[in-house]
Amino acid sequence: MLERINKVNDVKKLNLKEKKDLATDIRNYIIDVTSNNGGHLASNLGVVELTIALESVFDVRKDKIIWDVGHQCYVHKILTGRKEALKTLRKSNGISGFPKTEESETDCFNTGHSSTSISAAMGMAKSRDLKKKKYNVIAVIGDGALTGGMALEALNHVGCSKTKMIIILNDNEMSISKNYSGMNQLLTKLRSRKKYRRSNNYIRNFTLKIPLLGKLIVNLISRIKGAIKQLIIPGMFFEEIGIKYLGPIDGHDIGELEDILNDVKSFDEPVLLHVITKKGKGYSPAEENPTKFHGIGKFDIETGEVLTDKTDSYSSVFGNKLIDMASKNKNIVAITAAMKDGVGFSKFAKKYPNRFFDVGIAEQHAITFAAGLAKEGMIPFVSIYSSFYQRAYDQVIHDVCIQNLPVIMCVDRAGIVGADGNTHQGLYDMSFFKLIPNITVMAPKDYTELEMMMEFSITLNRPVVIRYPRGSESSSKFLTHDNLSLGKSEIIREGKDITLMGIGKTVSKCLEVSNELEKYNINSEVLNIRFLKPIDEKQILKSITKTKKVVIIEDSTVIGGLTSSIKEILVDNKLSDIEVLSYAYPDKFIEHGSVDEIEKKYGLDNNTIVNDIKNTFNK
Ligand SMILES: Cc1ncc(C[n+]2csc(CCOP(=O)(O)OP(=O)(O)O)c2C)c(N)n1
Repeated sequence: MLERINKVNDVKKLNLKEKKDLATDIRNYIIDVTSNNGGHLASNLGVVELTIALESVFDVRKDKIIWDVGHQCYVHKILTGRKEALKTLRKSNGISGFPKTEESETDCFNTGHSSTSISAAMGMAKSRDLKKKKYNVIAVIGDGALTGGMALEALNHVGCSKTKMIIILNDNEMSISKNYSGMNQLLTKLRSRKKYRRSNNYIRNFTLKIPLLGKLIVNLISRIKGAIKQLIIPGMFFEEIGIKYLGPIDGHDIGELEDILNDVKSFDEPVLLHVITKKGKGYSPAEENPTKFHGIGKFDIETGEVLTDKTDSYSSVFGNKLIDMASKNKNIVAITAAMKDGVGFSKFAKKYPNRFFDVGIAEQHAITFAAGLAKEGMIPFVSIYSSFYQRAYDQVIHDVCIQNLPVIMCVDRAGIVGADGNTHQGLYDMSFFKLIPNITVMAPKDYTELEMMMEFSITLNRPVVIRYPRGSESSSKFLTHDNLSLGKSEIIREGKDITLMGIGKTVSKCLEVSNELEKYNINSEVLNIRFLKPIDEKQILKSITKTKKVVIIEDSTVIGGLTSSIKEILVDNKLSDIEVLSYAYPDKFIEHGSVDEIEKKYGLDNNTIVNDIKNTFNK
């Protein structure tokens, strides 16, 4: 069947039996591609039938389907002319693992961060109405994404606006890990309802045609039905806030899905269709372990075993160290926003279930919750990926830093993350944290320094940021680690010709570059900046005025990070004769690809840096 799917709307030409066969073909194809490229396998396997039904009933050339988070868009990409291109999924110059308006007009809104779809859909629907256009707007949101504050804010607005739009709630009872939330408790009650039947609408439409009395009868029946619903399901949340609720329905039955979507299409009000799916459907390793297969690297299809090295990572070192610290200090607690496994908290959660909090996809709440805990004497370590910290910026300022509370904000996946692309690159945290008063911002050069910084952070009794990258420490090992002192850098190597400065991950790059430069008789001083704030102006000035040449390497955007701090120091001290080379990411959104490829593309690989330094400074 896959051979018959080459362009947008080809799926509409198939009959029901053929669509069922297509679902099998698509599953095999996606399993094949992700086993090579990695990707969000389990979520995609769960929406195969739902996507086929949606794109059979709606016309994606004009109707707008917004995929929340967007990690489940592979089936949509296959159905919209990107079947071959899927083989390049997440690769440099290949197609993205998320919807991209620049990739296809059928990707009508870019997503990547959770819980945005209902807001965007409502904006599109409102625009449609104001411009008196006619098209359907559909937000597809998972039960995990529905725990996000933005989704709830949007539901609140949709309910009172009465805007015609469709919300598909793709309920697989899973976020990345099991969805433990108040919202899940509500959905559990709804799941236990008898399946929604289309015949209700046949009766409704038939009754509406009765002259004069039709509408009256329908209204009366729906009021009685409403009252009955209230009896069966206390507080029918969606209906009470003004959104029609239909469901639950089987998300793997294409025929039933198409029937109901055709009905829903005609409603003139906001409707939420509750669809039950199975994460990982059709591939037993993913059905059995949907968390592992949520986002996975290369794997063996037969066994489901991951093929990439299972080495330790900054996240696992962080998680283990926190267990150790928590055993000695009963005030330490751990907070995650739905990323328990990703940030290395799985073991902590088992060991200290009462001191571990997974708050759902709710970064804003996570930070203010931590502020409350800190205010009353606890020591919260909140670990959130760099790009998701963007969500909680006001909370960091307003709730943590203005009150100078000792919340330890751990920024995982800082810097380039690779295949997930521009929505997930952690390039801005250094810049946006640096400008907040009361905050201390530090980044470790390796695992040992991460552990040291964790210990050090709790001695400060103030807001602290510790940023560290995805994956493992560099293979070039540091033999010594000076004790930490607030705002003090560490001299890794003394030299006379140039000063190399790095922070966090890029300190090892500085060392490697320095070793390479020795071969060309360029003797370099290497400075581990350690603290972006407060920055060690004294030592920086000492090194710079000695060598007169400075090279800054940072895993961050060029605006507002280490480069700009150093340049400010130069200007403030009227040091106009210092030559500066800076290696940071340019002021643009950085696309997907492997970390090595991206570093090379933007000139942050060791070869480029060494050659540049030779050419610029060794004339
Ligand atoms: C703001 C934000 N925080 C965290 C994430 C990481 N994340 C990606 S998918 C996901 C779970 C989504 O669950 P659900 O919406 O139920 O979709 P499913 O994969 O189960 O289909 C999370 C937490 C994110 N994308 N955005």
